[in-house]
Order: sequence, then C-alpha cells, then structure tokens
Amino acid sequence: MSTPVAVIMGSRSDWETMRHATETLEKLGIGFSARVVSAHRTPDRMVLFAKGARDEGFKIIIAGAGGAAHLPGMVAALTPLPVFGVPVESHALKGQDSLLSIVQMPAGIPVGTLAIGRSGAVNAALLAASVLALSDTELAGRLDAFRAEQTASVAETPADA
Ligand code: RP5
Repeated sequence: MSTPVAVIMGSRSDWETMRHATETLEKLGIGFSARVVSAHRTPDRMVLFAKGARDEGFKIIIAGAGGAAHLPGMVAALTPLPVFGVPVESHALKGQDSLLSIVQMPAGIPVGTLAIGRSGAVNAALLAASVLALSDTELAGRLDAFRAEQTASVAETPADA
C-alpha cells in the first residue's frame, strides 16, 4: 500500500488524540506513516521531515500539536504539500492555546485548521480522504460508503422506549 499521508505530532503525549486520525485513515484503507516531530525539541528532525516530505511520496500532512503549537505552521512553511493542523487539547488552557497558535496563520502560508481534540483528528483524516478521493475513484467509493454507514447509524429517537 502506498503511504500518501504523514501524520506527525509534537510529542508522544499527542498520540491519544492523533490515533483517531490514523484509525480513521485505516478504516478508509489509506496508507500513512505516523511520527513524532517536535518543532522546538527536535527542530532539525522537523526541517528534514518537512523538506523531504514530497520526495518521500507524501501528498498530505496531518500535524497535531498542543500548547504553543508551532509545528503545523513551521512544517507548512517548509513544504508545498497541504498541511492540516489538529489542535491538541492542553491541560492548562483546554486547547484554546493550541487552536489559536495554529489557526491564525498570516496570509501566504496556509494551514487548514481543524477542531480541538478527537473531532479535529478524525476530521483531518476525512478531509485528507476527500482530497485524495478526487484522483482515486476506489477511495471515493469507500468514502461514500463510510458516510452512508454513518448516516444509517444515527437513531431517530434520543433513547430506547
Ligand atoms: C507540544 O507540547 C506537543 O505537541 C504537546 O501537545 C505539548 C506537550 O508535550 P509534552 O510535554 O507532553 O511532551 O510540543
């Protein structure tokens, strides 16, 4: 299987959130590589990764980080690939810090910013799937099926009678 998606995160402590992105990619049969790449603790690793990501064959980067979350923006500055940022929920500020660090990129270098936490991680994977499905009809079919299954699973009443 090819690995079109890189899922990177600033710390192993982000995995509890970011595993929801990789689980969603797995459900859709999308290959990925998950790595810890910290903007401030491993800056050289970050530069090497970001500059080489396109040559490694990645098409999309999902980057999760918390607190002063520079990782998605720094990576976006170093690669032409689309970068989707996931604000990880921090203990001190509940992820508001992560969100504001990622979302407010000055014009010129975009980061597609998702919701804080699990929702953002799942949706980053689904957004990656939508983009990849533009040029992959089999994946487009799997994504349609995923959505249909989700729709069918929604109950019409709030509780069993
Ligand atoms: C960020 O600092 C990481 O993305 C993580 O969300 C946060 C805290 O990291 P740890 O101190 O738990 O390693 O770089």
